[in-house]
Amino acid sequence: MKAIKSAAASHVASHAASHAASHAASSANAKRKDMESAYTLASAKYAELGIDTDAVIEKLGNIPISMHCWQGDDVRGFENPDVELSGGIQATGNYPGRARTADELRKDIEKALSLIPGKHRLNLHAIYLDTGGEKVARDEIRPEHFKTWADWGKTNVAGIDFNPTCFSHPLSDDGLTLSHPKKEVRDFWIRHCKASRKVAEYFGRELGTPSVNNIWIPDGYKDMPADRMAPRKRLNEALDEIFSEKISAKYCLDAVEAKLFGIGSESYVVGSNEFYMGYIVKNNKMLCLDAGHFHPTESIADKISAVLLFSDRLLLHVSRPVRWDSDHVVSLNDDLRGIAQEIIRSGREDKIHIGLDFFDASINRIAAWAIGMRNMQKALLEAMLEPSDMLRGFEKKGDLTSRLAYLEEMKTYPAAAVWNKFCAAKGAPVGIEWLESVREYEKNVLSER
Ligand code: RNT
Ligand code: ZN
Repeated sequence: MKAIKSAAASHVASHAASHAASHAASSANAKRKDMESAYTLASAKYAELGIDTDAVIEKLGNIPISMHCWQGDDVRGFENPDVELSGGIQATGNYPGRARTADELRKDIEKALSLIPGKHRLNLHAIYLDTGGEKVARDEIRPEHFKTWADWGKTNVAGIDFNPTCFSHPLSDDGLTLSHPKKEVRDFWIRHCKASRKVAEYFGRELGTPSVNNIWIPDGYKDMPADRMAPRKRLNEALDEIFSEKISAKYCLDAVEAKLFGIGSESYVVGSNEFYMGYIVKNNKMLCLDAGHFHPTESIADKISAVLLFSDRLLLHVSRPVRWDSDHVVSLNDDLRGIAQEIIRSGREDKIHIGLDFFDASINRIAAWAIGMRNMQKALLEAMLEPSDMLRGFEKKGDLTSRLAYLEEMKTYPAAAVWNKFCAAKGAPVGIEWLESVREYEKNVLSER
């Protein structure tokens, strides 16, 4: 009797389970169908303007974005767990779960990448060396200290970019590094930057795609300098020394990042935009434009075409300054849209290296990556869905009324339907689905840290 009862009960239970499963499957099917029909409608709407949405989806999938590792641990690195972030930049917030080891960070990056459509690059800093506990001075870093990253990178990312770390170090405490008046301090940082180029070269060789090695230094003065020229002269010479070794562009692409001010360097920054613009044109290097490194209302979008006229390549640090260079998670706002439009309108997407640069410690860090990366892609998608030939035609004819009318009309076109289709085609979560998966990871992995 008992046996019969429990058999009946388990029959009921399994019936209920299979019912729930088939219900879930049919609602997933219905969602998919809705997504497909929304895409069909959207596609027809864009086709009226001469835009092929299938081709746009294909093109977007070929633009890798360099995801910065430092969102995962608030720019701390693994050199010294107690070091304070310095150099005039700041990660504020104390959300639990930051990565404390290279393995944790890689795991978190993998999780984030699974939520982002397409294949992307990783941007590493020298302080993320993985030496199994051995202390290595900055001027002694070698490729072998980054072997675990290269091995991991081969299966997980489309390439690895690199940065010397010229901050958060006793020898940067004066706020000066490559432009320091003391030769021994300058030489230390010169050796570090040279060593970084060798690491970048190694990544380029190992991953089969050039590694962008971006030099950013915090050098500057809090208060009015008495001599603006001398530090710039020293920086110019230091850079020449760093780049004196020829390294093939097949492996390493050199970039230098300009800035207007930082915390503690409000009055003067040695590596200003004019300084580096001159330097890269003269020496055939790449400029890095960071969205947070200018006056608060100054957008880097306008600078892209100007730089590309005089320089073959360009590196972008896409960030979001809020009142200052605060490095908030990038939002799909007009600034970001403007940057993406200029990248796509230039037709030189293959020569513009897009990197993200933000660090918010007040929210889930995996979500920060997913939001920022997906926003960058959404902005590029919107830019690709622009009827640029038509708009340029209006402009050439002097029909500025139509130009504005269409630009405004495009803002409410169904780009979201194309975005959803893109995510599905790449096997990435559609819509806000990714958030649930971040919550799960938070519960199972981050909360144990
Ligand atoms: C700082 C620069 C620099 C850093 C990273 C960590 O103002 O933007 O790019 O954010 O190197
Ligand atoms: Zn930057």
